[in-house]
Amino acid sequence: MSADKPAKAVEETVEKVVDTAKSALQQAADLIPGAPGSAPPTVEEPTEPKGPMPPKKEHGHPETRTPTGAKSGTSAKSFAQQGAFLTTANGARLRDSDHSLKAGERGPTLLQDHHLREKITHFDHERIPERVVHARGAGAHGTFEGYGTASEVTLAGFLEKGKKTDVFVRFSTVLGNRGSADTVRDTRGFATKFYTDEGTFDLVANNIPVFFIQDGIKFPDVIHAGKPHPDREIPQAQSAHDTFWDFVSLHTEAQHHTIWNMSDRGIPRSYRMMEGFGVHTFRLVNAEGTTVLVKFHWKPKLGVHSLTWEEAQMLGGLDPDFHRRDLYDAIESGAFPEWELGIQVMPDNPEETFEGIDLLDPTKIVPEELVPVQPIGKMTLNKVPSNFFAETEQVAFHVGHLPPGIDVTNDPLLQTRLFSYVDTQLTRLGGPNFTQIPVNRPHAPVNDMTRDGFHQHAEHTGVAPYKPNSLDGGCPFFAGAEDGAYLDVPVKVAEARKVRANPASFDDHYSQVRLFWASMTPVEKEHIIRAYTFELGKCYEQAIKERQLQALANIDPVLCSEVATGLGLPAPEPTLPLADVTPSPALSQVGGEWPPDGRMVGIVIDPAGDLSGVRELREAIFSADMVPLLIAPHGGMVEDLPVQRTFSTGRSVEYDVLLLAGCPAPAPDAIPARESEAGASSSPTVDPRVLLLIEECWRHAKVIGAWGEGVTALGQSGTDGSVGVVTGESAEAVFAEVQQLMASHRVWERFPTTV
Ligand code: HDE
Repeated sequence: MSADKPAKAVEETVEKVVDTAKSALQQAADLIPGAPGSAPPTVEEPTEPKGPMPPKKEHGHPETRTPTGAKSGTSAKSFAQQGAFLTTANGARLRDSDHSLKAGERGPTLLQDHHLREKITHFDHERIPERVVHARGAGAHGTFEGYGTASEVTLAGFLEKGKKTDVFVRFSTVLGNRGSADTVRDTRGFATKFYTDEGTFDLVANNIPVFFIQDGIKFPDVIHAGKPHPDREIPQAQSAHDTFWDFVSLHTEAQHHTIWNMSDRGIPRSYRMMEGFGVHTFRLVNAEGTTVLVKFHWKPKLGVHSLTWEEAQMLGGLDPDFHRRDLYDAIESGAFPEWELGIQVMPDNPEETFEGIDLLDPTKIVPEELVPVQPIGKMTLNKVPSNFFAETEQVAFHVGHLPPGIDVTNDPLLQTRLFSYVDTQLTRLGGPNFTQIPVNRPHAPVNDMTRDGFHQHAEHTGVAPYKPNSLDGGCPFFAGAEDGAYLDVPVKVAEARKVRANPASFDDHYSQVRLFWASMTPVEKEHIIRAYTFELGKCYEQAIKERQLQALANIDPVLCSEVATGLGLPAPEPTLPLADVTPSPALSQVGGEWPPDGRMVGIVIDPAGDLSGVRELREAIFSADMVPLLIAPHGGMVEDLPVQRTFSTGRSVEYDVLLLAGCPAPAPDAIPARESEAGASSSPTVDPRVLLLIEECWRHAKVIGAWGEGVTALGQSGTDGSVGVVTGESAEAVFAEVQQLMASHRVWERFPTTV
């Protein structure tokens, strides 16, 4: 029998299964994002052979390029599994993979069992070293479109008006292991790979615009201090421990980055709601060779928003994958995350300073009020990786991947990074050919003279991988400026001695920390005080707490005394004069209004109550680009309404806003004693978990809305009549008011402040 015949029959069956699956899937996806497979499974184990399942609708993949950057013309499917039958890695079909080949049923197992050895050996080597920092991450594919507004300052083609470039972004936390929780207090990585047709550009950024250290030689020090203690390997993924505070209190240039981490920026609500910063100053060059100094900024369309500290902690247990789930669900639901790329442009001058700010010092920002951020393009993330390992884990960024028109500066932190990123991939990705891994393949022709090495995928031709040569006709040739060659800007290097020292301007460790503090609103200051108090309170050593209090005294006496009170220690006097600063309102997250796209709206329903209004409400929420999640006492359906969360599976932290469409009585599985242990009041008329939902949402300053019987539930919780709690006659009227309040992210007035 020919091998294609069964394959054809199988293919037809697969198509049928897939078609039915697709429509069922569409229905399921319409109800709630996150269905695990491409099609709903059957209860019985399937018996018909069929080919690999198709990708889900939200799945994307790297464009199919050859290892040397050419369009391969093959479909992404050709990279996935082939055929309907289980095979060895060499394609031989297998009858059985459940039993090893043995000398009789009772063994022993035979060494000749190639399939057994191949299966186990491959499994034994499935793991690669996780990233030494930024190990925990989530990626997405998307597109960048240039506005053309940077054309005067750079010749980078991908920034030209209307030019579209594929991108892959990886968001991350810095300190935790690959399996750590998403919502820990930490800096977030925001690394973007632009596959430009002039070579790949990697903008390897963070959500905080400054860094702990001014010179890359100290990177192992700050990371060793932040990572878990080397003896017990605790605590995981956090800075609330002695070694971190020992380091930052001794090494005071770290104080600026530290206050950002202690602020709400350290606990983002979502990757979609974070700014990104290139941190270092870069040098742009235009076609005439004129240069400017710039800082890169990503500005999220949805604004910059954070979790509350309690939400972050609860999510660490209730949903440690909160940020990656949020990113993937938003993309699947069509609420594509968007950012504008912007630049602050400063004149290039021999001192590399602007208004007294040393532009080579990565512990300093340039306030946006001094130099506004000019938008130069827009990025939209619209696809989730089809395979986490192949794409998110194997993507390899490098700050030295630059297209013509963008160059580095002498920032000593950036200079070390230029070495580190290739070096780390050699171990992590097992050799020097990591740019040939599909997600890393450039979208520009590659003609280098590197050869061989582990995992070489290119099949180089010619005999002369050296220059000059005549045997390969002199190939490859050098490109001139007219051929789009990369230009190392011929910046003048000042005459100097070889030293291990910083410029004197790097010695100012406090003025911008004070600027940040002074730019916060009272509620943000309150959060910062609590964060320092919590973190230092978790340290054992009194000397370290006292030393950090001294640093706080040099930032601000109020900050210092509030934290000292919490620690039960005296507040020291400043040892340095306090800088006179002009606040930068751009640093605050409070006060603006933003679109609520992709927000989660929890709706409590009572199956025995009046459901009128809920159907129209769901439609209205979808039309407002938000996701409604119905919360009911049991799963399945309530009449024709799909239930997405039950009282036992849902928790307040996953909703941005709570609506009460009914007043459900305690369900049979409600255990009042347990729920009140969790903080809920108990009532004979309302399910205790609903009261817990209301109380937590209220405490986390979320908008709450109720109508009809829902108002009774509110009354039981004692939150009715308070600020940000909306009641009304109909779902429609309440939702309209709720939407307006949501634009400010939280009901800020609900947070009491003392400063
Ligand atoms: Fe990194 N950093 N870094 N870093 N960094 C890495 O490279 C390093 C720094 C940043 O999602 C590593 O591929 C040194 C600043 C992000 O794959 C490593 C120094 C900023 C990511 C490395 C810095 C960053 C990394 C580990 C001081 C913000 C994740 C794995 C000189 C502008 C990229 C890897 C991803 C990853 C070194 C400082 C951002 C070891 C030596 C400043 C977002 O090469």
